[in-house]
Amino acid sequence: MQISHLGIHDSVDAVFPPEQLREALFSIDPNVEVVGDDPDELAGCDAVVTFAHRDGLLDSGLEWVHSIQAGYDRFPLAEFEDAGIILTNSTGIHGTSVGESALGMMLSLSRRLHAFSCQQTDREWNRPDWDEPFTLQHEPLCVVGLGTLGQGIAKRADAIGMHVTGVRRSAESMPHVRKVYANDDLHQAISEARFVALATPLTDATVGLMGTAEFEAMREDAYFINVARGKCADEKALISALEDGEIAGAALDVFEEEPLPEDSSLWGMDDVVVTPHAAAAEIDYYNHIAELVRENVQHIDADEELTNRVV
Ligand code: NDP
Ligand code: 7N6
Repeated sequence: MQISHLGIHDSVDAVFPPEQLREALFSIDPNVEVVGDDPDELAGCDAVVTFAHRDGLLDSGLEWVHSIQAGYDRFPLAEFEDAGIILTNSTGIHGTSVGESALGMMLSLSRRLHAFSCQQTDREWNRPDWDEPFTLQHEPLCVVGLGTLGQGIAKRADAIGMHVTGVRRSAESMPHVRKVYANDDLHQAISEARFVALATPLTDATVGLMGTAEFEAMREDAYFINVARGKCADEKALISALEDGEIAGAALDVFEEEPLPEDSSLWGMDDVVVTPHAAAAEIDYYNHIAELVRENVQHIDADEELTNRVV
């Protein structure tokens, strides 16, 4: 395989200006151009870096598509396989950004920052009830899914003195996590936690991983954090759990439908923090992508296996 023309699909604009990435890739060998959905533009490329999937990516003679997302649930993997197109993703770059976002969400809920922010809009000076604020130190956090995101969250939570446990398929131990549970022990793991943070990919095994039974298994003073994918949690069950006081609150970056519909009751709940799928957003996002792309162009030149290959 040889990459002489690399396209940057303009859908990356959802995360950073395409030109930023083009400039960051200026020094690599292939010609780098920003492209849209025009079949002629795509046909002129050997490889494309994209945010969104487009059917046009499958029938333009491309050798390689790189997604700037870690999650590949919105890409038709079988069709890439059939078309003989390599698909790579961007796992590995979001540990710091999502780790800090999740920590911020937990701090917001424990220190009541979300409530003060709402009050400020109305110029209101109301101190919280004496027993509302709490500190995160010594509070148990269970991180479900211990990959890049999960480890990023665990490391930061451990640093401020939280008691971190986690859930992964293998139950193999890892730094910053006091106890790792296997999937089968999910209920036991989450039942002890003040915060449950979901950081798994969306797969057949994780659709609705957090449902009615799981929210029931959580403590009534516990908070649910979702930075994975909306469909990893059953949103109806989550709303019921919040309404019925099965759990105390939530911080949600991802939803079954995005943007979150205007009529969703999640918008108006006191102890629910809604963020617009922005937990990974950061000014250096394009630089992390440039690094991954550069690395893989080198692998292609050396006839080596690509990093983060999905298909
Ligand atoms: P990784 O592949 O690094 O980590 C995923 C981890 O999930 C793996 O380590 C795996 O651990 C674990 N896992 C997989 N299946 C299960 C399961 N059934 N039960 C428990 N654990 C499981 O991916 P990332 O951390 O980079 O990203 C994870 C997901 O987060 C992405 O797929 C994407 O959907 C989402 N994401 C969201 C972002 C946002 O902006 N909100 C930003 C980036 C990613 P093991 O193999 O040990 O089981
Ligand atoms: C871009 C978010 C992913 O899977 O959902 C994220 O990488 C992308 C800000």
